[in-house]
Amino acid sequence: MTVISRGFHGRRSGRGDRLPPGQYETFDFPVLSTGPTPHVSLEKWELELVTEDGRRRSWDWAGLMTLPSQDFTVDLHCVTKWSKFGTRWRGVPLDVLLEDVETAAEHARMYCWGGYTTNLPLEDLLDGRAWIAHTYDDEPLAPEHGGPARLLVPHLYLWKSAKWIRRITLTVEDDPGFWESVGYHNYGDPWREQRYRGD
Ligand SMILES: Nc1nc2c(c(=O)[nH]1)N[C@H]1C(S)=C(S)[C@@H](COP(=O)(O)O)O[C@H]1N2
Ligand SMILES: [Mo]
Repeated sequence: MTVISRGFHGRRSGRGDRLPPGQYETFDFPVLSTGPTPHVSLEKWELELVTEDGRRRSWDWAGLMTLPSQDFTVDLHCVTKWSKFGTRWRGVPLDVLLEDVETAAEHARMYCWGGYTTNLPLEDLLDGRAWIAHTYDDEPLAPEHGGPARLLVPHLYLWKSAKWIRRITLTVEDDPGFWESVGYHNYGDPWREQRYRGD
């Protein structure tokens, strides 16, 4: 049983070579969605956290806004080979949402409005490496990029960064998400070029 404590130890790799293998730099901000953009009003918006034994926390929009947000600037790497450097965001670190959660789970699975899912190790959400982002470039996050709020886990390929996130479940068994179950890599580290299963 682990009790998660809040930690803001940002792990940033050296700024030497910022382009992972096989990637190219782009200056626009492509939109990649498997379906239509869901439009969720702030009145109806809710984020849930559910543990492996069914304990539940939830935040409405006002509740999310009362939590401490951080400004962060990160490089994004999409498995379709574009990378975008120095994107500026504001969001609530997952360390805050997961603070004091008691869990034996080692995996997390994200559920989104619209049905998209993705899975990742719980530990990759911690230590200042993942946020629920609500602001991009000083503006409310645009719907096509996941607004009102999306997960951002920039150290993994961008398909892990669930747009329109509505539920985080902590699971004992790993449960592949949308892309992971059709042949994409289960973890997706851009620096190890883990694009497809077996990479
Ligand atoms: N809910 C949801 N989240 C999603 C996706 C999606 O289709 N639905 N696409 C993923 C993929 S494959 C990528 S590359 C990024 C794209 O984010 P962007 O559209 O803001 O560039 O969102 C990820 N998160
Ligand atoms: Mo993607």
